[in-house]
Amino acid sequence: MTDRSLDRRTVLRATGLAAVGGLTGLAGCSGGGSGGGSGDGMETEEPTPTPTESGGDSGGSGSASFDGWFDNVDNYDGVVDETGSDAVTVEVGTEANGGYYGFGPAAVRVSAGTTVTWEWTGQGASHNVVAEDGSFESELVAEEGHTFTHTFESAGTSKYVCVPHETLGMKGVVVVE
Ligand SMILES: [Cu+2]
Repeated sequence: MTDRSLDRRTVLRATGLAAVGGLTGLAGCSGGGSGGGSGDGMETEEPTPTPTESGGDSGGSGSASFDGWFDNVDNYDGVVDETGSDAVTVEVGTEANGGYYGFGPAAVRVSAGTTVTWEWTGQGASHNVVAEDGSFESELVAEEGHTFTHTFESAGTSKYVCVPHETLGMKGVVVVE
């Protein structure tokens, strides 16, 4: 008899957990679907970038917006899934952020062990690729066709910037899984 009531309680608890998990899952996979506006450079008429006021997403995972990392990055359009690809290339000097001050794509997801190649477009003056945690750093160059590579061995999220244009929004992320 006691067995039966225990069973019921277990079932109830499991159902509750499943419901919570379902909600979290839904929230996690929103955003990034409606792109298409890559080329409109006319809209950038905001000279004063407001200081990032983060701290909004309490309780959430925060990974969707990378804790505000992309708040001032106008070419962030979700994480481009390149898992399984052997060769992943990111442009340095993509048209974005009021000039050629973007990484293209700004955020990419790769499998562990993948070598990512950054390739300079030659636009927007000198750029570099510098990891926030210091794990990789390229030279500062302007030359078209210049490349820099880094192999991402373990799972995690690497944020990086172009140092001269970080304040303009030249920032990126590599998600490794
Ligand atoms: Cu730059």
